[in-house]
Amino acid sequence: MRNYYQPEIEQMPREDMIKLQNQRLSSQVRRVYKNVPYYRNLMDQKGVTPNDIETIADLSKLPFLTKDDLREAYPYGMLAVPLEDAVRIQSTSGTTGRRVVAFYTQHDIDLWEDCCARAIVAAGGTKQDVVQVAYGYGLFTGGPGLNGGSHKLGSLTLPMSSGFTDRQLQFMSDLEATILCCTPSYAEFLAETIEESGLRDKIKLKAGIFGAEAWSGEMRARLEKKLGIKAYDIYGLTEITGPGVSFECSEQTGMHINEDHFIAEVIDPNTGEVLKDGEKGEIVFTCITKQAFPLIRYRTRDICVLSRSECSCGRTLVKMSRLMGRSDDMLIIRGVNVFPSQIETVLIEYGLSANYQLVIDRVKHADTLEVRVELTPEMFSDMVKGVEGRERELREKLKNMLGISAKVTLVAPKSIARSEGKAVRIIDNRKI
Ligand code: DLL
Repeated sequence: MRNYYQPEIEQMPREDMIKLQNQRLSSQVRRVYKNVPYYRNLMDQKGVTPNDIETIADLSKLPFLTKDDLREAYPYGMLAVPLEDAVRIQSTSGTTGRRVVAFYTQHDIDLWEDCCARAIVAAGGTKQDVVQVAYGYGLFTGGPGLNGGSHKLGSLTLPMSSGFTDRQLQFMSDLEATILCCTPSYAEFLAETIEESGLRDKIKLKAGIFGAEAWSGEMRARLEKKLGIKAYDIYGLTEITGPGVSFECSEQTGMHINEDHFIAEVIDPNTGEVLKDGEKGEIVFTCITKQAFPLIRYRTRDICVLSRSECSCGRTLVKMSRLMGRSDDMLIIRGVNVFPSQIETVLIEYGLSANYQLVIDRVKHADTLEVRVELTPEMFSDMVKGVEGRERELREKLKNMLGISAKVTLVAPKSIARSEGKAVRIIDNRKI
């Protein structure tokens, strides 16, 4: 399939793309140096000035940014435009302590929507399609991003948001949706419900655009078979813009990065050294066109491989592989970014020990989280409060912190196996 939303960019000869990136990078670094004191300080500390950055070969001279920097600069410290020029915020699906707030000007939103429109077209989308957006709307970028891309393309957009499965399926069949955008786990749940309710003949889907969490080749095959579609991966993160940082094409062998907006590097997560194409490491992005929240050398913690081999779809944009994991301990549970350290904080604040295990599973295509934690000897002998009451209290506290519910199981002191090496805190039984 050779359809493009912006062919002049998507098929741009390599030398032209590099020229464009060089020019955009050097002016972006100047702008950020001038407008973002936080990043200016980092550059000063590293002894690098905007004059040192002329081409993408100079990129590695620049300091990295991490999620910790964003927390330190929260909320306005990374803003590169006057606040009155920002028109929108979005935020990570993460949790209270680690929330990242990203700002957008109207220009940023336009570019982001272009990126999502490119993804929809790469999945075979046209103006004639009916695009059902079943990612969450609101602070999460999934809904607004794909919604905007579908509008730009001129497709009929169904802004369903996630959940309300009966209504979802009613619209899907009555309005004959042809493209479904949601997380792969929700797509599996929808597929199963379609099968159970005998609606298969009424479903006219031809493609799915699935992302925001890890999924496997097996899961793709299952979804394609059950829904009778081609299933495409889409990647992105709030800090960089949202979905559409990269997207899959008809070849389905990795995701093309929108390099006219985001320069990608892969680094060794331990040393920060830049790796060669084809080597596995952490992907780092530099935003060269964004106005409000233009992160430079942002460490995503996502592990993948870059490839510049020719693609049968005709796009010249570099491809990143399916994600192979993370270089930190972030988990994605029901679409929400969860850090074990946050759970630990709640447990310790509640007076419990730090001997805990998180058991994650997938039941009927939805993730479940069980927090198993040891009572202290004092709590264990204090039978007044009762274990169930404590479990209930803790469940509430975790829900407030994480935004998702977890089962809490309090166990006797010293009953969780001790490890001789690293503690085994996470038991992820999901088969994806
Ligand atoms: O998940 C943006 C998004 C929405 C992407 C809809 C695709 C579709 P955050 O909530 O900030 O943003 O979470 C970003 O999710 O760093 C990855 O670890 C993970 N992630 C995103 N896309 C994929 C994918 C959105 N296709 C974090 N495969 C990222 C695996 C993904 N993991």
